[in-house]
Amino acid sequence: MRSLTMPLIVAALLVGCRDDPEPTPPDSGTQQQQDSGVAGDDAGVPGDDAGVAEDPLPSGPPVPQGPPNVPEFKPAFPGQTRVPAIQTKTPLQVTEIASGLRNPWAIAFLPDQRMLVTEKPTGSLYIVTQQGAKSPAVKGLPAVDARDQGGLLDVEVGPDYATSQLIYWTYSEPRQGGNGLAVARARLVDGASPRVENVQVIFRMMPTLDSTLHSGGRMVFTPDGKLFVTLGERSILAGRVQAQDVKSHLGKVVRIHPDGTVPQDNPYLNTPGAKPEIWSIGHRNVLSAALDSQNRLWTVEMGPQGGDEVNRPEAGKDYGWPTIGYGEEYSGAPIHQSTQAPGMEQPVYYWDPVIAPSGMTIYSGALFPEWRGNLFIGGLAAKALVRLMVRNDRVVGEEHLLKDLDSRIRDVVQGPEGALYLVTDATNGKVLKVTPR
Ligand SMILES: [Ca+2]
Repeated sequence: MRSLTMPLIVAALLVGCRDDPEPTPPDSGTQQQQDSGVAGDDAGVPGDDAGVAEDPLPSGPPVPQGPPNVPEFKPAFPGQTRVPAIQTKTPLQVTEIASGLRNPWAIAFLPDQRMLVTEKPTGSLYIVTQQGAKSPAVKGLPAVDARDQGGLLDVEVGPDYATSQLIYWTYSEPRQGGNGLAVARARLVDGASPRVENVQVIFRMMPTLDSTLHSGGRMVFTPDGKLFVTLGERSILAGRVQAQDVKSHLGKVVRIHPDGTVPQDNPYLNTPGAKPEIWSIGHRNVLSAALDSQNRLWTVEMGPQGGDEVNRPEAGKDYGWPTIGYGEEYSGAPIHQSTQAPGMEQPVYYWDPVIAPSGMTIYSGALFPEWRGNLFIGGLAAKALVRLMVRNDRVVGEEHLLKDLDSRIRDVVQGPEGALYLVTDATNGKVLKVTPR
């Protein structure tokens, strides 16, 4: 275990983050975080920022970044993009917990503070201790379609794990005619040779398409026993057009019970032909999901060039894709006629150029009082841990932390003690812990 101490000042000298999609296609898949369990704490709501409630709003220039890709699109309200840069006061320490993980995608905490860590391309799940020891790969997981952005994605520990030992994961399921995101759960049999047993697929994104992109895949449990799953629209045109179609799961956020059944208050339950699991529509590729202290869902979706978005999806609402948005095709060709339309929601915040968002957590811990209620989002293209300060459901400050690591950050999760845990997206991927120095 190695400690790298880093004066926080780093955060200030950053490079502008251009939209450089890196390895894979358009937007190298990303992931999100998991507030497994801790989500409901009384931490600051984004919006009421417990720790710093009386501070004046930040002012000054935004985080240094390149020129916008689509300068003709203007924000719908002040503070929808490029808010003032802020700087964390607490000096940070970054500790390397583990390395040698092949493109890890997600972390989740077991009750004893060991972590479940997924590897996207290998389809392997590991148990990693706080001392960095890695178990053999957990046996019994089904095969994944690991091409491009597919593979083994998110993992969550079930809310009733103490009695059920159930864990949940998302993956690209190989199917006749292509693939699709699936959510599975199984009982984890812990020990020297861990395995899962009684694997059940509780949700399948439909229709199956032949695409290796934009599957979404983030999960978040709610304290009232539901499970949100974020989905993507597969990138290809045949999928993109379905983001507005309630007969398709593509480009949606869905809400199910942990056994896969449909909550009876889901918004499209009485719409003829609609997929009953749908919670919200009009998304591109939602890769981040977390609950705030009021247990409201926040998401970040990978936009096109110049169009990453923070949303707060509410039941039955339409988040606009592909009709409206702030970005353009990777070719530079236009996608949207307009950034606004009646009946379509505006993002809380957007980035142009993009950060290429990944996992997210909303901080509620005790180690960093100044961070309570803030959003922390892994940045792939940005190679930063992106911090957003929120007041009254608007973003009022932005910081790009850990730029000196020069690493694509794939997931960020709050640990049980209030530290932030990250995984980096690399062939030698790492688990890192961020604490006060
Ligand atoms: Ca949108």
